[in-house]
Amino acid sequence: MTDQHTLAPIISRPPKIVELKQLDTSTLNKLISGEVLAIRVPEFANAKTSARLNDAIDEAAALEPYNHETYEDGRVVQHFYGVHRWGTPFNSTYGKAAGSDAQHKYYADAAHMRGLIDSICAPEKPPIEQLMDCLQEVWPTGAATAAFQGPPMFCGIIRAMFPETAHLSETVPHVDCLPHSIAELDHQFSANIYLQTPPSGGELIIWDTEAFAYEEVKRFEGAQLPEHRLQTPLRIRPRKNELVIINTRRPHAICGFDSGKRISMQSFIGYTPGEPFYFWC
Ligand SMILES: O=C(O)CCC(=O)C(=O)O
Ligand SMILES: [Fe+2]
Repeated sequence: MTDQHTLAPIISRPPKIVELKQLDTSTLNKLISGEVLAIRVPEFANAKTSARLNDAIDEAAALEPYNHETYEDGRVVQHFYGVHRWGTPFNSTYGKAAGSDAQHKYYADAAHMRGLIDSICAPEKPPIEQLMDCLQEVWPTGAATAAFQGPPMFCGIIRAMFPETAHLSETVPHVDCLPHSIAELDHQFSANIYLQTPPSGGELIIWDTEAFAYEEVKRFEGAQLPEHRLQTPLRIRPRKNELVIINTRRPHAICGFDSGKRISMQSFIGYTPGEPFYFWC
């Protein structure tokens, strides 16, 4: 018998984290089917645009805590995991009545931030709009700003992490899932375009497990996800100006770091067959 027969066959599995020069339809289909866990597009953001955004964030941005919601006893509970934000996220309206101050503030801030970010990036488009333009080209049903409640939503919040509190996210894997009362989506993805990355650390970890359904997410009272769904972590060390798209109903977490900053422009992306990719944050 030759060596060849005694060796176990080498099975080459397709990569679960795919790096592309530009987005394409077939890889987006694999992200939707779950075959691919993350798409990376290095050098996605125009370097001048991200420099303009970074200057504005350093000089002018009023950063606030970006809380993450969980559902406990049917109530929405907000947790701080070390992420700050510039702009108002849609989850600030969760658990608040229609017509509440929180809802008015969300839509007013969305309009304000849209104008402000556009003027900072001009003459270029903001990186999130650049992504919508790409999807418009490569995806049959295109991409659109979500308007789940009527008015256009915000796309492209600025998320900022600093060494002092970044570690808070590391030990708490989370999932992001829009309540069904707002829209029934088949999948929820997020796009992060990194404007600043720390010299070391700050990895995005995504667990290789089935994406959670909304009903399951609601059932996890508090912040703990079941341990058996947290067995196979895959690590992504984001690079400056890189775009990373993941399914946010899979558990994910962000590692701490000791120096520098970790800043991204982010949007959620909703998917329902036959409809455009809907952007909101
Ligand atoms: O900052 C990151 O790398 C991931 C952010 C995140 O949790 C998300 O986009 O849902
Ligand atoms: Fe997330």
